[in-house]
Amino acid sequence: MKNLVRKVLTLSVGMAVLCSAVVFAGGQGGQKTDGNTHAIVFKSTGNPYGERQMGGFEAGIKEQGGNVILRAPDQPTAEAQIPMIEQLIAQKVASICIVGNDFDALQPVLTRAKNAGIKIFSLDSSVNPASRLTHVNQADTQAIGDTLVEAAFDQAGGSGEIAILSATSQASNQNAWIAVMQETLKQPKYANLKLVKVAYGDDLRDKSTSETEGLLASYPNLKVIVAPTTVGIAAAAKVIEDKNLIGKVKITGLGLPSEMAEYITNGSCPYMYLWNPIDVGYLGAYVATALTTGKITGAVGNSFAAGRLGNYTITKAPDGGTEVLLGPPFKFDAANINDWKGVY
Ligand code: RAM
Repeated sequence: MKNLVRKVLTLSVGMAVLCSAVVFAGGQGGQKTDGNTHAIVFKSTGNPYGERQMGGFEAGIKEQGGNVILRAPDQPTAEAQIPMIEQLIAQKVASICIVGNDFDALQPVLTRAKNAGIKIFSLDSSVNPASRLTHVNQADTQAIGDTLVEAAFDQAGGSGEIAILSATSQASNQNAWIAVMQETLKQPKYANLKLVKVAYGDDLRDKSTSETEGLLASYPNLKVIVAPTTVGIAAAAKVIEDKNLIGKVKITGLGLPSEMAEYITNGSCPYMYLWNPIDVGYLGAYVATALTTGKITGAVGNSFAAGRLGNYTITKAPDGGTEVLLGPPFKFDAANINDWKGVY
């Protein structure tokens, strides 16, 4: 019952916020804001996961009486995010929630924002600890990497060639998960799994499709492609379906149920994982206000209430900074995907 209530709530919040997220994403505007305006800068436009995350952020800020600015560049690069952050500094926003396209490259502009009195934190894809007060992490980095290796092992039948189809080569969330995967693959249990290549689809559908085709052409014995990106996994699964490779090459990774339901149902992707992206953004909204009202500083041990999600405490992050952890990754398979495909 609790789950059902949570699902319905998430669905209605998700639906309500999606409409306005589309209107605001990538929007311009150079006017000074009112001291209670909070901005989120996602990786790039055209990513349904990003729209849901920004939607959750917007809902969380609005229910606390604040104003919100949702931004995302056309290209998933740090260079493209820098002018957006410059503009937010000029607008004197209260906080900036950055979904980093690079771990280090945003430090100069984020330092300028910090010096202008703006509270900076990252979410989903972190920036380095020197550039942020804290990071909103969707799930434990080690757990995500370990879970994806175990999924590849299981779907490959314990041995054979696997590949990774990632987002951009600079994306700090994907890079952190891939680093864990590479370490975990060294365990004796996985000795017969061979990671042949890490390819980068840049969170663009077309590039993810051509990179998948390239992997299949270069590695005819490939058994599993692990895509730790919602854009990559959907593109890869479509290639498997289109090329009649269902059952021969399996796709797993991190996917949006709404985009992946047909591929889970037809077996291109036997199962995959994710968290609720609306909740990631919503948690970010409460971090924004807790930082700007001085309830927290971003230090280990700080606690705050995050609306319908309950209470959170800031912990030490694996990169040496601090983080707020949403919760464990969730498995989606043929048995539950129809319950979730309309939720996010
Ligand atoms: C893509 C983005 C996002 C990541 C998800 C799993 O949508 O790269 O940052 O968290 O995949």
